[in-house]
Amino acid sequence: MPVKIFSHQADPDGIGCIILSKICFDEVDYTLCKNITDLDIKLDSFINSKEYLNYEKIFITDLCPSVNLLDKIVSNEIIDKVVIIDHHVFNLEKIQDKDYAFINIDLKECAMSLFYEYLRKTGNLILPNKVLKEFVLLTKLHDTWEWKTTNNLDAYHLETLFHKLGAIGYLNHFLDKLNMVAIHFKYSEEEKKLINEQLKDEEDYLNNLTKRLIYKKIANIKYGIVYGLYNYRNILSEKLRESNNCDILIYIAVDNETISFRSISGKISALEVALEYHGGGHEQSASCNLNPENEHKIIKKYLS
Ligand SMILES: [Mn+2]
Repeated sequence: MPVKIFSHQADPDGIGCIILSKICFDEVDYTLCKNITDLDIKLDSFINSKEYLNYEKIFITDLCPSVNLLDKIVSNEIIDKVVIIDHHVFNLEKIQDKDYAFINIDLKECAMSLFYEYLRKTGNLILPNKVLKEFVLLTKLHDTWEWKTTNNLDAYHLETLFHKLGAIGYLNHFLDKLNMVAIHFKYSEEEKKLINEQLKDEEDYLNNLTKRLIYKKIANIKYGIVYGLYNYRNILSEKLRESNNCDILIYIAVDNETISFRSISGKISALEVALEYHGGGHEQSASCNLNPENEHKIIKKYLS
């Protein structure tokens, strides 16, 4: 019987989980989810249509359903098949101590590194090779921002390749790469070329974004607000951190229907701001849905 995985589509961590599942199980069906709301909708119809009966196991990785959906899962027979693997601080309280959750309060973990540990423990990852282990480690360094402290560019360039190839392209690319015999995880000449092309494009776009950024000071907190492509939210926040010229970045990404919040100066928590818009995430980085209500609230508060 195949396994099913619902994962976060937005970054190397969420896609990394799908890569792991494809390495460990013969038959995998995956569903990409933008955010918790999207996951809820997709899980709801998955339960209602009884599609889950076709699967042996159902993994939910790098995202956690809302409390309402969790209630629905727990009171349905699907619960016997569900495993939730998540590391977002906001979600952990909801699923702490639950049998169906495989989590770790240690924020140095990402979903892929947790899933890797889970697959090892349950005997599903039988012969892990060194290259896979290194790939998981790089994903973890990237996802937890730890790469920053050691300036690990190999980890950072996973994101660069993710942007260049897109989620599905990244998935297929690394599945192929991991299938090849190698001693260490190393970027090929072709990958280096793709990385350099992407870095150049990103630099141009970033200059453009910086020019369009609007600043607004409210109660001694300086907000930077901009509309931009979803993929560039973290690169812009990194750039703003270097110059430290605002406290919070509010990044409106129409292409992903999300608003991202990033704590730039550390003066105020991004999660705190996101909660005003029914969002979630971490202290440093959080997000909410881009729905008309949230967009109007933001325009009224910061852009008028
Ligand atoms: Mn993650």
